[in-house]
Amino acid sequence: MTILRPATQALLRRTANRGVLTAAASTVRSRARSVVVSTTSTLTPSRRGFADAAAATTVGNTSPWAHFKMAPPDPIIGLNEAYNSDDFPDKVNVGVGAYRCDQGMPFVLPVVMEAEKAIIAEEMDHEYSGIAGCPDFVNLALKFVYGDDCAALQEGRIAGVQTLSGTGGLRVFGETLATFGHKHIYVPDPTWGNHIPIFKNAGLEVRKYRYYDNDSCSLDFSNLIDDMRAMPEGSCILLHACAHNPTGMDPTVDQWKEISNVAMEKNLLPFFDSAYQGFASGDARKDAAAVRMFVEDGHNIAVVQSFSKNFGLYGQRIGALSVVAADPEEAKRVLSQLKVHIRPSYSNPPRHGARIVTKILSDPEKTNDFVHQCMGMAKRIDGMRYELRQALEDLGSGRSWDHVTSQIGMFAYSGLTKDQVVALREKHHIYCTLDGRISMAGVTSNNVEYIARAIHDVTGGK
Ligand code: PLA
Repeated sequence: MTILRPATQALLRRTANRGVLTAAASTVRSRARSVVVSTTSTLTPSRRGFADAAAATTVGNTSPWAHFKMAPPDPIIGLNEAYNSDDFPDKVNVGVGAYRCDQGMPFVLPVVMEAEKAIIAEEMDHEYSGIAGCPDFVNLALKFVYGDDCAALQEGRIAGVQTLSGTGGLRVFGETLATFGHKHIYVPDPTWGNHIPIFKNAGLEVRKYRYYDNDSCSLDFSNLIDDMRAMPEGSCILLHACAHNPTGMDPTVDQWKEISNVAMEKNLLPFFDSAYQGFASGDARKDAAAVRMFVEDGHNIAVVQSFSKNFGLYGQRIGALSVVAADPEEAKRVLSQLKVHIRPSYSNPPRHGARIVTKILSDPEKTNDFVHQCMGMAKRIDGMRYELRQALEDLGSGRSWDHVTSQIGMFAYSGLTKDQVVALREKHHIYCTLDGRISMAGVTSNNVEYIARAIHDVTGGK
């Protein structure tokens, strides 16, 4: 039997006397509602706001969630749901950036399978990680992006933590920035759609800098530099380390140098999102060039790494966040603050993905295998770029499709309009994001012709 506090009993008696409640008033749910309706004046302003909203919307309803509106599906991950419920046999999913082999199937890197077998054989326990994750993994992840010979790393002035993949690292760093006085962050226009809600939810105003020229399908470099010069001193600027999502357009080495110089002049804080290390040039080591250049130039950068795409560990949620500090003592203080954000958020990160990456990157032979297998994925995607462009040209398209092959990484920023994307979906069962981004990782020898014909159709061949 539920024992009610005397105050609650009195409340129930009063309401029951007014004939509002029946005998069911003794249930826990009714008790909760009585309290919400009747005690607003004793609550703090914010609690009262909640109580009022809840009272206004739930009295007379049976569910406390009755006032929840249906949220729109996620613009990227939501496409999977639409794709899955489509029963057209030749449907194509080129929405989410998840690598598929040429048979259209998810791909587990052989070196990852080997590492997993070794892990199982070792019969490891499932104790908690530390708040900052697995130290061996973090050390190897930092070497992977900064390079073994990085002076800042050798001097012990890089603070690193394991994160819930790239997304988790972006959120932790966004929150840390907001806590330490940053009011805004600059992101490229366009950028990965999720950057915007991640940083908004972290408490930052999200501002954009120009990045891409839609007319020429190329980097809008002079406007990028102009926008950087106009940023308030000390602002944090998010840069895609390589294989920019969604445009597939990266600055050249010389352009990176200029970005680095302007960032230095304006005392900006460069923050790299490295989600595709290995998918730009095909060589994971080369793809860290911009990050390494900025550290050599003396910037105290921050970097978020994702191991989703390059290691194919999407669902294992494995990533890292690191911050280059002025000296080892400062790095320790930064690390302590990152942990302060992690602990109340998810306490500590999962172990399995960290173990896999550690097994691979701690073994030179396995690392070599990884580099080659990652290169294999990048090469297959590159091959599909040429096939798609060729197929469109063979159909006699009046539009230039050069950008499909000049862009790099996982995505083709096709230039299709929203209406054309909708037509692709409704008429041809091809799913890509509304901005016209096509995940080339989902294009295969079997569907490339079909995709080209569909694009030719929705563009009217022009
Ligand atoms: N940063 C960028 C630039 C990304 O494109 C993605 C993933 C992430 C971070 C985060 O990935 P992670 O949390 O798995 O490490 N972008 C995907 C998937 C591949 C997604 O939207 O979640 C995309 O299709 O754009």
